Order: sequence, then structure tokens, then C-alpha cells
Amino acid sequence: MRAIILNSGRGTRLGDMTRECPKCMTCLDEKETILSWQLKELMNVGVKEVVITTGAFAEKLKEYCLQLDLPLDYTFVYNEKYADTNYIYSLYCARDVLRDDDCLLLHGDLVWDSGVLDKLMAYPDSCVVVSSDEKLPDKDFKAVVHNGKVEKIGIEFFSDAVAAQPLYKLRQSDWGVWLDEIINFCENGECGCYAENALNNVSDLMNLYPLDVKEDLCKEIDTQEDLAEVSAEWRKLRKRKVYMSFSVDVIHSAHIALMKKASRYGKLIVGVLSDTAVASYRRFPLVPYEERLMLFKNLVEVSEVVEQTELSYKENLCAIRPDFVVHGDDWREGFQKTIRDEVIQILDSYGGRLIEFPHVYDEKYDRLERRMRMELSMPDVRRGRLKKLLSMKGCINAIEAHNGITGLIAENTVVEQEGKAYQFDAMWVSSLCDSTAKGKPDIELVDMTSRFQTINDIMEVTTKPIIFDGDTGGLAEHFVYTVRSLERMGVSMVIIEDKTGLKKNSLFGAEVAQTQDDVGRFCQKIKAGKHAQKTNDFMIVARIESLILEQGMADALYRAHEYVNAGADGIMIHSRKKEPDEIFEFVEEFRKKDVITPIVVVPTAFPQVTEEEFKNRGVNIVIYANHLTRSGFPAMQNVAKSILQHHRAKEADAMCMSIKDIITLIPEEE
Ligand code: SPV
Ligand code: MG
Repeated sequence: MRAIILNSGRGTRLGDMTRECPKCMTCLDEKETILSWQLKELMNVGVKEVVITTGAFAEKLKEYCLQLDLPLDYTFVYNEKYADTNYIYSLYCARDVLRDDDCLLLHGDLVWDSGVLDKLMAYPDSCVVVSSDEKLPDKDFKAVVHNGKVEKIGIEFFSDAVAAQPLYKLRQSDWGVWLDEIINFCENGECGCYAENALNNVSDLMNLYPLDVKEDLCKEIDTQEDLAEVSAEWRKLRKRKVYMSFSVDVIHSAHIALMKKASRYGKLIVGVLSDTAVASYRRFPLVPYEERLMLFKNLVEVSEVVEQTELSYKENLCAIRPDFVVHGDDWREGFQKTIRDEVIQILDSYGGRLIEFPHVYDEKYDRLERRMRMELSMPDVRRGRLKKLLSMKGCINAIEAHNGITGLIAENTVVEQEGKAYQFDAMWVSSLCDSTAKGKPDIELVDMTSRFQTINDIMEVTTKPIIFDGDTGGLAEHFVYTVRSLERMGVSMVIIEDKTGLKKNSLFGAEVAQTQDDVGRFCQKIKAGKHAQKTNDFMIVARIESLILEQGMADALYRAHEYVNAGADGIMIHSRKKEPDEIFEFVEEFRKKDVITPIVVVPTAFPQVTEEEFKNRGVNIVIYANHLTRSGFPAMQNVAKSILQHHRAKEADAMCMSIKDIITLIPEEE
């Protein structure tokens, strides 16, 4: 799309101001002239080529444009008869460079609200700006609209007319028709009239529609009074507050383009999502909040940067009350829809407006995101993330994963509720589920090599931190090797339980023979593990089986403090009682002496307790230890039974995912 700006006129009605330079170089404020501002507006809506017709001060105007140093291609067309002709003749002079594209046609003294130009650009057909709110001007343009189309434009029409402004978007075919008539006029010596006189002759051959901008600013500056009034209104518009929210780690060209568009509407305030808010709905931010804040602070488009602590805009919108919220139009569907609905509702409550620009899909941004996700899966980045999440959120959750697909469920499941998004923080590689998936009992029978293979399968397709169920950790002499291997792989935490001999699953309780380890010996194992680890990120958590083995609360608490003294980075307290009372009592008592060490719980037997309640009581990690295994296997069993019962698979089909869904479930990497 090319723009044509008509700047051949003398602008004598501005008096002294146009004695030494053309009218378009009149200042709107200390930084912008009408022309510099118009050119930036055009540039920001994607115009690359500008044809400027000139007259008086042609050289000055040309030099001025070039020194603005904007990425625009200029063609200057001099109308040597500028003193005796109207702009119909300027267009005639420019006829050879105008024909082969759609164009924006505007007068060089026109100032508008950026929303007007955006509406014009978004309009599908040829159109001209009109205002049904504006009272009909005596001397300026009016448009006669018939059957929804513009029939005539001129200063002389008063009936069936609306105020019109010389700002057009013209499709190439319509523009060609008008231009041909302009040429006819000029070659017949009619060079003193408006170009619109030619338009009125051929309007029935064109599809020109009125674009009603109602009360939005779009005015020419002809006189000193116009200048005072229009520039004051224009300055007021620039003081409006525009709000955008960002969660990105890197700012790429589409973000900049969106911010440029947004900043045209006023002062742009950017809400940078806190790390917790980003981690809650997307993925863990690779760049921490403070650095992301600085990225935005340093952009010329941005006037102010604030923190947005939740996915919901509510808090910031109520505090800032921006005139506009700007967003891409890609949040109308999907889980962000409710956030959008809330934004609209809040804006409506005080007369603010949502502006949505078309979302720019670009394969390279997708690639960038994939690369960043890959970064998150690298051992060093993944390993350290559990500690970061713990310090960020206070209490985190983990769900069991025992292979690639359950890992993907843990990775990708997101639920949106009341403007907040929820997803799992981490994955638990359970000994019970890993063994079950291999059809083996949970008695440390599946060897470490095999367990590491499970971790590897999960790691290959996910990015979230991993907590490894290390059973008893084996002999201290063996445990040190396990620690180093886990750490090297990028696992964040190993939990070892204070049992010895043939370990059985804790949920059997005291019904089966199980021996709790000696405190001193278990402390030695913890110390050996802590000594073996190479990074600060890795955590060794001691799991206390005293309540499971009915050794009493005092024993559990005694062991907890001893294990912490031995270097344990956290305590897991386990219980198989249906009520959480003994867990709550343990946490309360433990916290009397130790407010720092993270406490881990596995609420398999007492699923009624919410994460919020655990957090309030001082728990830091809640592990859903076996739920994907327990939900997946019954579904498979039912299907197997159904096939056997019916001697065919028809009845089972409804219980199965479709073939189409299963083959597209996991996208192929290119
Ligand atoms: C596991 O998931 O393997 C555990 C937790 O160790 S529990 O089964 O509750 O003992
Ligand atoms: Mg286990």
C-alpha cells in the first residue's frame, strides 16, 4: 500500500507560520510537525512508499523528510503550477507513479486519532472518512451517501450529506477510475477545481464507501484557530493511557510492531507478568522478572512498566484505569477467553476500550518458542528449577509420570479458573508406578539402570523438574553413584525412605514385615549423598516412615530433626491414615523448631485435603504419587473386558480415543 500526501498548497491562512516553510511542517508540539507525525503514523500501519506532491518550499520539504530518517521510500512530485492550480493538478503531475497499487490519499494538513487510520486500514473496500457526529461544515467537504455508497464529495452539497475529510483508502481499481477522470479534467484545462469534482463524475463506476468515525478526531488545519484547537485535542489524545501485558522472555519484531501500534493511542504502560504468573500458565520463564522488566523499560514505545502479578488484568486495570487495552486477536478463543471477557467487562465499567490487532503468525516465532522450551529441558536449567519454583510459590505440586505419555500429560495439562491458570509444577517418578508399568512389584526389584531409562523417556519429551523416588537409596556406597547420575541427568530431587532390608510399599503399612533404618546409619547415607553431589541445585529429601510403621509422632519428629542436621534438604512425612490429622500434627510440631526446611507430603490416603490447606499449614510440596497409573489401568482393563465379552471391538470403541486423535496426539518435530 502506497500513500499519497498532497502538500503543494500554500497554506496562506496560517499567516506567518507558512511564510518560510510549507504548512505540513507546522509544529503540533515540541517534537512533531504535522508531516513528521503523519509519516510515522503511515509507517506504523505498514506503509513503505510515500508519494509527496510539492509546491512552494519543495526543496525544504524534501530535505526535511529525508532528515527524519524514517524507513520510507519517497517520491517527490513537484507541481510547478502550484500557485494557480488545485491539487487535482498535483495528482495529474504524479499520475505516472500512482497507478499500480492500492493507495491512501490524504491532505498534508490532516490530523487524526490513530484509531481512525487503523479503522481505515482494516476496512475491506475503498472508503473515505466521514463523521455523522460532526455538524455540516459551511466551507469544507461533505459527502452525499446513497445506498451505502459515496455518490458525491464537495463543499456545495448539503442535503443527504455528512461531513467528510480528505482521507481515503482506495483499492487500485477504484483509484484507476478516479485517476483517469483526473487526467481527463486536467487535459481539458480544468485544473483549478477539486480532484473530487472528477470523482463525482465517475463515482457510479467506483465502490467508495463512507467510513463513519463519529466523534474521533480527523481534521484539517487551515487557520491559526484550527491549529490551536486541533493540536490541543491531538496532545490530549497522546496523554491517554494504553495498557498491554507481556509474559515473553524475548521481545521480537511482532511484539515491537504491536507496541508501536499501541503507543500511537497514548502513553503505553506495559504490565510485565511476574515469574509466578508466567509459570502458572505457560512455562517457566527463562529470563527472570527483573530482566524482563528492564527489556521493556528500555523501549522508546513504552512510557511505564509495572508488575502484573496474575494472569488476570483486574488488579492493574482497576488501579491504572487505562483508556485502552491493546492485545492481539488470538485470545478470543481458548483458555485466555475468560481473561479477555473480564478485561472487556472492567473496561466497560468506566468507558475504556479494548483494541485488538490481527495476530501475526510467523513460523520463526514458533521455532523460537520451541528452542526456548528445549533450553528448559537441558539438565542444568531443568535441575535448578525446582528450587526456584519452591522459593517463588512456597508450595508446589507434582504428579506421577512413568513414561513419555504420562510425562506429556504432566507437562501440558492446564486448567483455567477465575482468571488464574493451574498446571503441575513438577513430576514424580514413583517406584510404585514405575514398577507397576513394568509389571513388577514395588520392592526395589526394578534396577537403577531401568529406572534411569524411565527418567530419560520422560525427559526426552518434557521440560518440567523431576522428583525421583529413590526407594531406600540402597547402600550408602551405592547411593553416592545414584546421586551423581541423577544430578547429571538433570533430576532436581531424590527422596529416600528410612527403611532397610526388603522394602515394601508404604501403603501396606505394618501389615507386612518392614524394617525402619537405624537413625545414625540413615544419617550417614544422607551425608554421603550430600557429599557426592556436585551442584547446589540438587536436593536430597529424607522420608520418614515412623507413622507408617506405627512408631509414633515423637520418633517421627526426632528423626526429622536428625536428618535435617545430617544435611537433608527436606523432609517427607508419610501416612496411610484416611484422616490427615497425624500429618497436620507432625507439620505443626516440626515447624515449631524448623520453619525453613521444606516438608513434602503424599496425600494418597487423605485426598480430601487441598493444596491451599497444606500450604497454610506449612507444607511445601504435595505429590500426587500414583494417580495417572490408577486412572489409566482401569480404563484399559474395561476395554479389554469389553472386547472379550462381545467378541469384537465395536462396544469398546466409544471408550477409546479416535485413531485420528491418537496419531495427531504427539506432533512430529521437524
Ligand atoms: C511411590 O509412589 O512409589 C511412593 C509413595 O513411594 S507411596 O506409594 O505412597 O509409598
Ligand atoms: Mg516408592
